[in-house]
This record gives sequence, C-alpha cells and structure tokens, in this order.
Amino acid sequence: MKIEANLRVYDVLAQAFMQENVRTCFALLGDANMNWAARLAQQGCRMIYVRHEHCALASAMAYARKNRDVAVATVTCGPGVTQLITALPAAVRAHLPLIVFAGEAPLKSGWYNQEIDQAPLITATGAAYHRLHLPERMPVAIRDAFLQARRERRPVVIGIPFDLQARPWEGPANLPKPSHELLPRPSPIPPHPDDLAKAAQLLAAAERVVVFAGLGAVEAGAGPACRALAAKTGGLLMTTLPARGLFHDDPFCIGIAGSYTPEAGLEYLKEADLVVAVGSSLAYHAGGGGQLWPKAKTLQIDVDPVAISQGQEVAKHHLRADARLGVEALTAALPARTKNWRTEAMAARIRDSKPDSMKFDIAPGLLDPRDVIEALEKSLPRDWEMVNSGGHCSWWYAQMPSRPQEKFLTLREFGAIGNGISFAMGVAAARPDQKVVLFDGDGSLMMHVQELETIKRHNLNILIVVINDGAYGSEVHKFRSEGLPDDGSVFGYCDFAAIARGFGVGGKTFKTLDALPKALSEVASSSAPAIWDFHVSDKVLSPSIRRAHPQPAKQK
Ligand SMILES: Cc1ncc(C[n+]2csc(CCOP(=O)(O)OP(=O)(O)O)c2C)c(N)n1
Ligand SMILES: [Mg+2]
Repeated sequence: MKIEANLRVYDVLAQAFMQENVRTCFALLGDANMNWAARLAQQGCRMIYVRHEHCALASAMAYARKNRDVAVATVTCGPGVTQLITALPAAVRAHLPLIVFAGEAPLKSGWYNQEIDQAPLITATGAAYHRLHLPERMPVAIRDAFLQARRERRPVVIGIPFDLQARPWEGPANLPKPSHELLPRPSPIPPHPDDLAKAAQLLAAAERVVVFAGLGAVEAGAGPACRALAAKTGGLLMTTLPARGLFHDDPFCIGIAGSYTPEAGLEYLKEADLVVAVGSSLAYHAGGGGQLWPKAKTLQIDVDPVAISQGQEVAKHHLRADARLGVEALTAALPARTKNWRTEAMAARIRDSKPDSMKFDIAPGLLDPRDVIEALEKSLPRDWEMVNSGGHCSWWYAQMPSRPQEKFLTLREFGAIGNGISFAMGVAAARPDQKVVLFDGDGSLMMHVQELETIKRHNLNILIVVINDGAYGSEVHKFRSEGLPDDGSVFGYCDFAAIARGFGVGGKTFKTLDALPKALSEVASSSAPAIWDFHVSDKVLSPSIRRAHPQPAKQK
C-alpha cells in the first residue's frame, strides 16, 4: 500500500493498523495515543471510548475470544499503561491475541512526569513489550507484532514515544504486506498410529467413560466427534467452564467439570473409570484439584499434552493430535459397543434433578439465587449472548444447561473480579445485533460501575443481571467458616437500579420474581441497556463453598 506525501508518523501508524483489518478499537486517550487514535477513527475504525484503561483491555479480551481473532486496545503512556496490569495476566493465561497501542514518554525531554519504565511492568504479566524507536521501521514492527500476537496467542504491547509519532514521515513509500497475508496456515495434526493403538486399548478396557471437552475441542470443531465417541463407548459427556454448552442438547451431558459440577454429575464422576480429556489443559479447577474422578484413569487428547498441569499430575495417558482428528480416529479404531453405562434413568436424572438440592432458610423479601437463575434460564431467549463474571454467585449462573457453547463467554483465568462489565462490552461490540446478558455479583459490578456511562453513550445492547447479596459473598462465607467477624465484606444492598438511572440506564430491583415476565417483555422489545438487580440471600451457600469452607454448626 502506497503512503502519501506530507504525513506524520502517527498517520502512517494508523494506516498500518487499518491495513491489519483493525475495525474496532477500545480506547482511553491521552497525549501519547490521541493523535494516532483520531486518525484511526477518521479512517473508519469504530472507536469504543471507555472510562478506565483496564476496561479497554478487558473489553478487547472478550472481543478477541468472541471473534477468534486479534483485538486492539489503546492507552496513553505512564498512568495509562499502569492501569493495564490486572487485565494483562488474565489475557496471557487465556491465550488471547491482543495488540495494545501504548504511548511512551517523549524521548526528547530530560524529564517527563508520566515517564516510567513500561517494559518490565508489561513483561512481568507475561505479555510481550516492544519499544518502537525508529520511525521508518515502525510499520514493519507493527506487522510483526500482529504476527506475534496471532502465533503466540498472547498480548503484545507496542510502546511508541509520542514525540516520534509527531514527526514528519520520512520512511519508505509503501507499507509492508499485512500479517494475515503472511501467516502460515498449518493443517491439523493427525494422531500417530502407535499412540492411537494404546489409546484404543485403554478405551476397550474401560466400562464407565466420560468424554470431557475443553476449549481446544471447541476450536477444533470436535464437538460432534466427542458426542460420537461417548455414544460408541456408552459413556457420558462434560465440558470445562469455558467450553460449557458444547453438548447442551445431549441427554448424557453431566454439565461443567470442576467446582461447578451439579449433584448428579458428581456422583457419576465418582464411578467413572476413564476420563478422555479432549482439547483441555486439565487446569486445577477443571479436575476439582484431582478429587473429581478418584477411580478413573485420564487420557488426554491434545496438540500439546502435559503430565503436570498447574502443579498436579493430571494425565498418564496421552494422544497427541488435533482434537477432532484424534477423537475421530479413536472412535473409528474401537470395536462396536459392547458395554453401556448409559441408562434411561440416568438421562432422566440428569434432565430432572436440581443442580443443588440443599435447603436453606431465606428471610422474607430476599430471593434464593438458584430460583433466580432457574427462572432466567427458562425465560431468557436462547439466542441472547451470555457473559459470566466471577465471585461466589458464579456457581449459580454456571447452571444454565440449555444453551449452546457459542452463546457463552467465560474468562476466569486470573481470578479477578470486576471484569464482567468490560467482557459484556466486548461481546456487545463483537455481536452488535444481539442482546448481551451479563451475570455479575454486586461487588464485582461496583468495581467498574463507571462503564455504565460507556454502555449508555455507545448504546450497547446489554442487560446486566446482578446477583446482589449485599456482600463480597466469597469472603463472607470464608469468614463465617473461620469463625471470624465478617466486617469488611458485608456492605448492604446498594441500589443498582438508582445507580443505573443516574447513568441514564434503565434499572429494576427484584425482591420477588413476580415482575419478571413483564420486565422481560420490556427488555426484549428494546435495544437500550438495562440493569436487573436481584436481592438474594447471603445464607445460600454454593456446593463449592460448602466443600472448601464448611460452616460452623450455628451460623451468626
Ligand atoms: C480484583 C480482585 N480483588 C479481590 C478479589 C477477591 N474476591 C474474590 S470474590 C470477591 C467478592 C465478589 O463479590 P461479588 O461480586 O458481590 O460476588 P459474590 O461473591 O458476593 O457472589 C472478592 C472481593 C478478587 N478475586 N479480585
Ligand atoms: Mg455479592
């Protein structure tokens, strides 16, 4: 692509980004990125101007996951960059390809108040940092950053001093070829026959098989192959949290593995004698810290199989292959089914039983979060996009089994609260024609509640469902389990409906579920953002908290 005469460096940098097919950018402006960003916007890039830099990057994370491609955010130098430090490790751990255009302090001045050594901050998170200090090479370096983000599937932060950005362009007359024209497109890896024979032996000897799919299975399109393997072995299916929904309409899917497994699934897993993990890194929580399938061997089918994952020995048996090719070959190598764990009664139990049947005393005027989620699961349209946040309440909204994988977004790899609102913005930007429903806790939402203004200004079609227990529920239950005072984690039920209205967003408080049908028809007929604030009891404990933090016999 030809570069016109009389341009500044920031003009050319904006062109280099447009050439990389960047059409959405999450931004918060300052001296060191604003001129570049203005030019990017002028060239037709949709800019989503957020109110905190963390939220720019967190929104880009969700956008990248949803579109399965690089997403772009931009921040100014110094304080703009330091705001990124919670989102970056999460993006690194979630293997998300991201580019951050960050400014750097000007090189020409001996002192600049926003100057800080940005590189070690960024690299400490696991992201890559590139200083671009030679204007004529910057377009090539940008192209290479896009190649790196895609190949390594991690964030790459580009730091460019803003005095260099303002110089007249004196570099080459053409932009380099963009990254997407250069990227290798390797074919999926088939399994080796020796590995396949061993894996087939393992399966032939097993009587109670669970096929367990992670995001690698989703990305490889291995869902149908996993169903076929489970059917041929008469076994069950389950997924990791990020892959939830992959088998949503299969009667033998027992749900999400790990902390979120429903009651029936936990019982079946205890009986399993072989878990076939497909496209999953077997992260600590997905296997319940090694407790979830105590009698079963684990066979891992993955392009990059591991023995130890997150400090635990997870699989002794491995089949290195693309998830779909590996599972298809394994299914083909098995003899016709001779054993069958499946029964009609199992299917009925999986379909009809409550995910958690424990009884709790709930004060009048408060809701059981399980009833809230059950009602929403039944009534929210199936094509709405679902975004999950963290916190104790995440157990409840993990129990929505009737929706397909492509309708969920879950990013939980760094365990930080406060990201839900940004993730919802990223999904809304990636799916502008769809309603996006965010499920969040009151504490998490409060952490970046300023983004309601962004949502309103950009008219993002987001419904926020707050599971409001008036507290940091996770901490409350841990304190009570320890017999410690719960001060510092109980705040009372703040009025999110009023807060929303202050930002020009519609808000409703629910202390019963009676008004839900009417509220739903209002929200369904409008693309305006809204908050539904469900006041739930803090006396309802999730199964994972009950396991990890048993409560004293008499609670406060
Ligand atoms: C950035 C960050 N700060 C603090 C924590 C510790 N933490 C984990 S869960 C939680 C409470 C979240 O409260 P809320 O969103 O209301 O959900 P709840 O647990 O009440 O359901 C906190 C403070 C964290 N995980 N991340
Ligand atoms: Mg809470």
